Amino acid sequence: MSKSILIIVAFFLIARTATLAQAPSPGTATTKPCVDAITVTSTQDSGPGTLREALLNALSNPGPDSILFDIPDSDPGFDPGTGAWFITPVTQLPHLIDETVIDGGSQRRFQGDRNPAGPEIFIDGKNLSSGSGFVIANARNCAILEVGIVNFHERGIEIYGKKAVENIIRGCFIGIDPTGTVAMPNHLDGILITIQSHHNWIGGPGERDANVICGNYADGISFGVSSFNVIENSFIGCGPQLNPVPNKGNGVRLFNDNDHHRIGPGNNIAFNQKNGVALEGNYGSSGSHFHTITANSIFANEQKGITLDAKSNEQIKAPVITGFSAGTVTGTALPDSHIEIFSDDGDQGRFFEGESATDATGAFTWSGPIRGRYITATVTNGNGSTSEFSQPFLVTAAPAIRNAAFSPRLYQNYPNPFQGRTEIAFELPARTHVTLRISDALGRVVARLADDVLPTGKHSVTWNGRDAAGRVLPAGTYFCRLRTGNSARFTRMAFMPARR
Ligand SMILES: [Ca+2]
Repeated sequence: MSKSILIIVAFFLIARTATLAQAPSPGTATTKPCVDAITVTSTQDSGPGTLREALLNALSNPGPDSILFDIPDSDPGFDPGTGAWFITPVTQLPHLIDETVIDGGSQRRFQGDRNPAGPEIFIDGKNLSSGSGFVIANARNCAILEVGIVNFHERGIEIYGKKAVENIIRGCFIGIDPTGTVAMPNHLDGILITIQSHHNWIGGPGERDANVICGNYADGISFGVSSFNVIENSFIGCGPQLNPVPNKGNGVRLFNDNDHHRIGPGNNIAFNQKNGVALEGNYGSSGSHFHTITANSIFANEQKGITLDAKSNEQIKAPVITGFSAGTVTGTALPDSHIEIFSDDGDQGRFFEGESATDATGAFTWSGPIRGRYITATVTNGNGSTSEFSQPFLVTAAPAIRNAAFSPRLYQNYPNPFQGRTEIAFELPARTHVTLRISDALGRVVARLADDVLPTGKHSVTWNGRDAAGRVLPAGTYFCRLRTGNSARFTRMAFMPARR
C-alpha cells in the first residue's frame, strides 16, 4: 500500500471517527464497518461487478464507501497494447452524492503495474453524447485516484456545490491516453470546480499523486465561483515527459468570484493554446483575489504565462528586473513582499530558480545559477495575491553561470508561420545522439526528421509540412522536439499550407 493511500485511508478513518462522535445513536453506528469496500471486476457497463453497480451501491449506502478495481486480463475491455482496462459507459454514470473513494490504484495493487506510464483504469466517454465523466455533486470527502477520464462530451470531472468540500483528485489522466502522449480529449474542461465548492485538492505530494490534464478542448482546470482549492504537482498541457499535448484553452482559468486558491508548488503548465494561468475576475461581482501561484514550471503557453485582468489579485504589479551581473539579479517590486525568480528561454517561467523578498523600499536581490536565457520574476503580497511574470531580462553573463556548455539549443524555425517548407536549426555542445520529431497538437508524432549521432556544432533540417507517407498535413500548430540523452527542447510551429 503506497504512502498516499495510507494517508487517504487514515484521513477517512479520522473523518469516520468524527462522524461517529457526533452520531446520536452510537449503538447502531458501532456495528457498521468503517468503510464499505465494493470491488469492480468487469469493464461491462451494467450488472454485478461493474462500476455502475458499485456507484449505485455506494450512493444507496449512507456513509463512506470505497470502490476498488480487480479486473482480470481476460476481460474484453483490457488493452494489452497499453496495459489499461477501458470502461465505456453508454449512459452517464451516477453522480457522487456522498463520501466515495474511486481507487483506480487498487487495480495496480491487485493485478500489477501493467501500465507503467499511468493509470490502469480508464473511463471512456466516447459512446455518450452529453455529460461529464465524474460529477461530485455537493458531496464531501470524495476521492478520485489513479483513473483515466477521456473522451467525455463535457468535462472529465466536475465538482460543484457549497457542500462539495475536501474532495481529492490524484494520479488521474484527464484527456490523455494511457501512454501519456496522445490526446483523448474531453470536449470542455479537464476539471471544473464551481458553485461555491471549496477546499478541494488536485494533485498531491506523493510519487503517484500527479494528475496529467492535457488535450482537453477548453481549459485544463477551470474554477467558477469557488475558494481555497489547491492544484499541485500536476502536468497541465504537457505529458509526464514534458511532451506537448496542449489544452485548447488555458492551462488553469479562474473566472467569476474566486478567492484564496493555491496553484503550486510543482505544477508543469506548458504549451496550452491560451494562457498558462488566467485570472478573470471581471466575470464576477467582487472579483477574484488572494490567489497564490508559487514554485511552478510555466512555459511555452501560446499567450501569457500568467495573466491578471482588472478585477484579479488586487491588480498587483509585476516586478521589474533592473539588472543581472556576476550571478546576481536585482529588481524592484511592491515593498515587503515575497519574490520568486524564474528563468526561461521565452517570457514565462520554466525554471523556478529561487526566492527572495523586497525590502521597505521595494528593492530585491537574488544570487544563484540561472538555467534559461531570460530571467523573470513574480511577486506575492501579504494577502497571498501573486502577480504576472515580469518582463523577461536577457541573461548576458558568462556561460559558466548558465552551464550552457552542456545544453543543446533548438532555434525557432524559419520562416514561421510557414507555407511550403521551413528550416529548423539546432546546436550541439558535443557529439551526441539526436532525435528530432514533429508532433501535432494532439501529441501524435507525424514526422521524424533526425535519428543519428551528430558532431558538435550547428545543424539544420528542413521540413515540408508532410507526414512520413508524403501527405500534406492540415493547417495548425505543430511541435518540434529535439532530444539528446535525457534532455528535450521544444519549439512551436504554425503551418499554413497553400490552398489548392
Ligand atoms: Ca500504472
